[in-house]
Amino acid sequence: MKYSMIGTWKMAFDGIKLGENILKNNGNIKDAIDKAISLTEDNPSFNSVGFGSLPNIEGELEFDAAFMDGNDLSFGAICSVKNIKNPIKVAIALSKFKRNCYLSSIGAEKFAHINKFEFKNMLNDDCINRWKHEIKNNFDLDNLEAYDGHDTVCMIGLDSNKNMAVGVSTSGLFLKKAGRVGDSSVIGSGFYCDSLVGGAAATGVGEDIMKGCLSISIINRMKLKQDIQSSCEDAIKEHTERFNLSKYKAGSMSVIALDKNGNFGVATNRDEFPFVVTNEFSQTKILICKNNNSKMEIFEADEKWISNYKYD
Ligand code: SD4
Repeated sequence: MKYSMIGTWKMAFDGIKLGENILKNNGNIKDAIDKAISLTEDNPSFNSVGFGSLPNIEGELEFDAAFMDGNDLSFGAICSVKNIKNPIKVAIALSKFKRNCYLSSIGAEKFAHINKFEFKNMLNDDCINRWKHEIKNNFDLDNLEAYDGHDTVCMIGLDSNKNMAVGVSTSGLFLKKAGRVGDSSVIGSGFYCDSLVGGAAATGVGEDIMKGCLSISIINRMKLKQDIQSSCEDAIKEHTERFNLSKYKAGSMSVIALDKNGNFGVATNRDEFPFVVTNEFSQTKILICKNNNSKMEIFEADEKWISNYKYD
């Protein structure tokens, strides 16, 4: 395939559509991911990414984001940053550096300030009201779950020059403790990309994703020539089953992957996980991954599903 792109959740649709336009005109995957994820971050109607997303327990927004270039394995990542309009752009900028490419909170904000990235109050009335409503309830900090059906936006792509890259961006678990960092910015857990093999990324409960280093575990299966779909299914299934041997129940986890030829794989331990794909042969479309006893059924979202979907 000349080009291909995949993204998590229905909220990836507009961004992947933009990516499709860039890639079909022989654009670069880094540019496609930058523009596609920035578009998602800028849209206040997506509750878990960028502007107007999910506040922490103190009512503040703290973002994690990362970018990895599969050609030279360079990556940039930031965690626990506040008031940065497009965290993905800062992660991309950091990926130019061989050292000091993963920065946290004040250090990352200082880097963004010096390099003239845009700052903005990322809270809006909707997310403040969502926080005020939830904070009144009794909730268990030790058993936080991913927000109703959609959380991190992850995108992986292949361009017509065989470059591959992955980008991720999130406000993390709703009502997390201040300073809590999830899987999204952690290489090997939330994302991984090697243009000689493929890319993978994860969404869901970060603590549980990190315990299985899910993204690299998919890539390692693919390196051993396992096909991409069963690499995703086995990574999720084996890791979820490992939880069942302990006293903890696995939180929700979903993964996407793209191989060096542009084929995709996907798996979830939820009932259903929507995702978005485009490639040389298909316009951008929303697909559903349905978990049928750990075997994944994949089908296209119809009008009825799309109009009933309330989460984004
Ligand atoms: C995290 N995987 O921070 C991310 C995003 C998430 O609800 O779970 N959001 O754990």
